[in-house]
Amino acid sequence: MNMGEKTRRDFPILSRIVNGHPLVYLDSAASSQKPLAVIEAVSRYYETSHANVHRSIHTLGEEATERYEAARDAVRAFVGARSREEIIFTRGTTEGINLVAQAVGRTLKPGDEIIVSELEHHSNLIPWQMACRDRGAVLRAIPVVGEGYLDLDAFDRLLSPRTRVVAVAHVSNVLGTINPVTQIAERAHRVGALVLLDGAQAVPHLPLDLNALGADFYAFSGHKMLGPTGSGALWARRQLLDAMPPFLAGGEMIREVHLRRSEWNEVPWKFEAGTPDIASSIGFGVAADYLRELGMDRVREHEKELLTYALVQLMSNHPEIPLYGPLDAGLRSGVVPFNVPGVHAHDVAQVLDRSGVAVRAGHHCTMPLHERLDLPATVRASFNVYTTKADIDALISGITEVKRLFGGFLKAGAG
Ligand code: ALA
Repeated sequence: MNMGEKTRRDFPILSRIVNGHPLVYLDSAASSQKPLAVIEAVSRYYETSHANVHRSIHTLGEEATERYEAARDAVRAFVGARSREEIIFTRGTTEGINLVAQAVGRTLKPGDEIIVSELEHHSNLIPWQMACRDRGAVLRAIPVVGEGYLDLDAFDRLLSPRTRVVAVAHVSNVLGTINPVTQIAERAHRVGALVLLDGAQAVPHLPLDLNALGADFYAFSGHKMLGPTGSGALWARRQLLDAMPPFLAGGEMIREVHLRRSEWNEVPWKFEAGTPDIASSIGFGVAADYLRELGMDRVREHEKELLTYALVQLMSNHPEIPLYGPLDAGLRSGVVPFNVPGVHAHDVAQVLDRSGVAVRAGHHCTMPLHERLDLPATVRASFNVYTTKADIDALISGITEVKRLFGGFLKAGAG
């Protein structure tokens, strides 16, 4: 039995019937499903230990704090960070990137430059657009070439002593491209720029050693890696976090408050103002342990096998369907964007849903990439640890049904 068949038993939602068919969940890049261990940890916390953290010396307050901080240790271990102080809990990747863009943004001067890429998710684009607009800085973008790679020669030409930040996705949420982030970080550091990586689509799928990547900031989400929504983390080098101003202000992020001045707390709490999402962070820690136990090398192998299977099945059963993204599974994660010629992506997704197959359709929060590819929208199937070849077979049959349903219209249109 392979990984998908074994692990899917841990995910209660996968036994659901949707529109009269067993659920085939191929939308994990938008949000992953949750194993029972995560669901139970969250409800156990509420049933037995809920109280606010870092505030109360009563038993529940101490238990809640202990569990919340233990989750930080689990996430630290999962991504290979050196110290727990380098892990800031956030509500997700978007919040982590905004935190950095606001802090670094305040130090930008007119004429400074930020480099992103054409394949960024809006979350790693708009915060930088706003920072540039506020400070008179300039936003530049690494072009996407070929099957969906970043043009590193063009990147070299964009780099200059004016470059302050290079912010790119580790893995594209649409094309699945695994970007050469270590090389990107090395080149950016040569001109003295800081490097932020959007790890939302990488952490759930690749073995990761954050220290070896060479980035300065790394933002990721819990809900895409089997954890609850409202959980995520920002990793950053300790010296940077110590030097950065807080993002949100309020309780917990302070050491001392007077009417006219305050002193900030130590990291990581300096960046965790207000009552955090305690339950979700606890679930996030359990998800990290679950994946660690599965072994991320095995997860990667499983997803590579599924990706190859999906590409081969699509090409042989539906050769007219345009596929996007690298064809080499070694350079790509388990994300398959496609279009059915003559049928809008939303219609494809709707017909697939009638057979219980869940995919995402649209621009996937990457309008500039879709402009670059000259496509209004794509359909995207995406995998996770619980995905099986049978799920992909259901997708292939679902596409046959889309073609059958729309075939008549298309022929009539052509005639
Ligand atoms: N970032 C998520 C996606 O790609 C929502 O679908």
